Amino acid sequence: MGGQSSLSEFVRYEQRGPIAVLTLDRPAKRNALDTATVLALGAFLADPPADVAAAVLRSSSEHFSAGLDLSELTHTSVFEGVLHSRGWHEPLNRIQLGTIPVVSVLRGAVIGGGLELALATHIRVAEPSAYYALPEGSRGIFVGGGASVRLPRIIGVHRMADMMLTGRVLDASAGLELGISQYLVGHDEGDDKAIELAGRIAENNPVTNYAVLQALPRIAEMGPNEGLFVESLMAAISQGSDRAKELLDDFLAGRAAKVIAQESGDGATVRETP
Ligand code: 1HE
Repeated sequence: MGGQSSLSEFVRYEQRGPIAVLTLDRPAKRNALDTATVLALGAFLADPPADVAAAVLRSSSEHFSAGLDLSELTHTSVFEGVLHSRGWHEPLNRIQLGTIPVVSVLRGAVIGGGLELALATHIRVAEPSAYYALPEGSRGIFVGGGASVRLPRIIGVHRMADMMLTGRVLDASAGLELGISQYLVGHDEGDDKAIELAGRIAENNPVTNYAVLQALPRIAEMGPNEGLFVESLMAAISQGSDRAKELLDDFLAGRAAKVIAQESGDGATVRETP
């Protein structure tokens, strides 16, 4: 999968139909993430071209990302440190609470800020080589790209504390079991799986995709009564859209795909068109 153009020095961009394929391309530094890269990803995904309905975020090489470009942190003041971390929060929030779902392909090192970037994406597909670590502890720093907010909600505070205090590395199987990735595929199968999933996502009613990105994480932070009320509003908004009416009519007329179980074990369902 070769990039056709560039979003920034280290991010290649290719559009495949409704799917934007973003490729981290800094192999010599193991995709260490400088501020320009993080900003470019956030800016693109917050405001994608109108004909893009989903994105894939992948690496051109054997590692997803070795994390923050550590050369950016040397000799910075305390205040610059705050601004640097805040400079990650905004673009990663723009990805997570964006308008199009992002499927990431995780292989090799998914470390520190690389894991933080992955956690801001919505679907994570891992290859067997993927491993997850937070070496901030051994570098004398703390996470700064949102991991303390996003990761404990997935694996629990105690597991994240273990990763930071002891340098514990989680392998791809552990990552799947704990929910860091939703899928674990074979060696070199991540790109194809991500494109397949992004293609499925791109067929959805855009209002539903928007609701999943915007409402689900917010409802998860609300009390149950508030959450149920917002759910009702979101349900009404999505079912009131023209696309929802078409899709419901298709089903009732026997034209829609059916949902059947699949034995592949990767957690997906397949659709069968009658
Ligand atoms: C880097 C970085 C980086 C590699 N920033 N330059 N992340 C870390 O603490 C992880 C640091 N990296 C590693 O542990 C290893 O590089 C890897 C296990 C990922 C890969 O090892 P390897 O043997 O394949 O490569 P290498 O020889 O270690 O690295 C190749 C080059 O990339 C080398 O530069 P060179 O000029 O000597 O060739 C490395 O210095 C460079 N490199 N990783 C800068 N991260 C928002 S806050 C988030 C805070 C964090 O992310 S902390 C975790 C940082």
